[in-house]
Amino acid sequence: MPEFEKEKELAAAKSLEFIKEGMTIGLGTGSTASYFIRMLGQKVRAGFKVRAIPTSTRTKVLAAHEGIPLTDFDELSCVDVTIDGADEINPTFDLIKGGGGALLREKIVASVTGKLIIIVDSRKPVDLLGRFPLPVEVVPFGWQVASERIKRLGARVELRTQSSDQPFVTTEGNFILDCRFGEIPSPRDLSRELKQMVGVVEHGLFVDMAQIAIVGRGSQVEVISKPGA
Ligand code: A5P
Repeated sequence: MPEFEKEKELAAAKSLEFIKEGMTIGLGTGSTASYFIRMLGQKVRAGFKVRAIPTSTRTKVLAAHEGIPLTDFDELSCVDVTIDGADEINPTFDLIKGGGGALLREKIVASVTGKLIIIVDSRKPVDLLGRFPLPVEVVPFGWQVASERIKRLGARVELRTQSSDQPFVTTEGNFILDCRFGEIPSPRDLSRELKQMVGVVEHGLFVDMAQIAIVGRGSQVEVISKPGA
């Protein structure tokens, strides 16, 4: 198994220790979260009782396949713990998420979560966010307008595409703009600016949301609490 896969698996295994019987769990999206979902599935099949809310169709399919009981916002208003990956995490636990295109549901679930735990391999912690292009979810109508406005903030912007050059469409039917800002010294300010832009549904900056980071490093795993929390 490649080293980074091992690190993801170690981080996922450690995060299982935060899950207690009877909890409602937010299930993140991406390759690292998938390790966690498979491990949780094993426990559930052995009789461990939890319910879970998935953050994407992909995650829903995997969790159902693993036999994890699923719920939705008709039945719940808060989530005890969410385990999710990230594309980047800085020392104050601001995140870039959405590399997999699920940032909107991920942020909705994170916003009602008591404890958001981020599981990552050793490539994800950074001093400053921004090497990874920031995904911004926009409505398809007039996406070019949002794109131009984001360019004026100093980013290089690309409409995310899938095979045959068609725009990638999110579960909510929107498009994703991948925005290269370079270094993002103040994620909070950029978050505010993007949020007030017409046509922008959500963006992948998660500010003040995560409480715990679990980082796989080689054969070790580090559990770090948000500084000052
Ligand atoms: C999904 O939309 C993302 O937010 C993922 O959590 C993020 O891209 C991390 O994915 P990996 O665990 O596959 O690196």
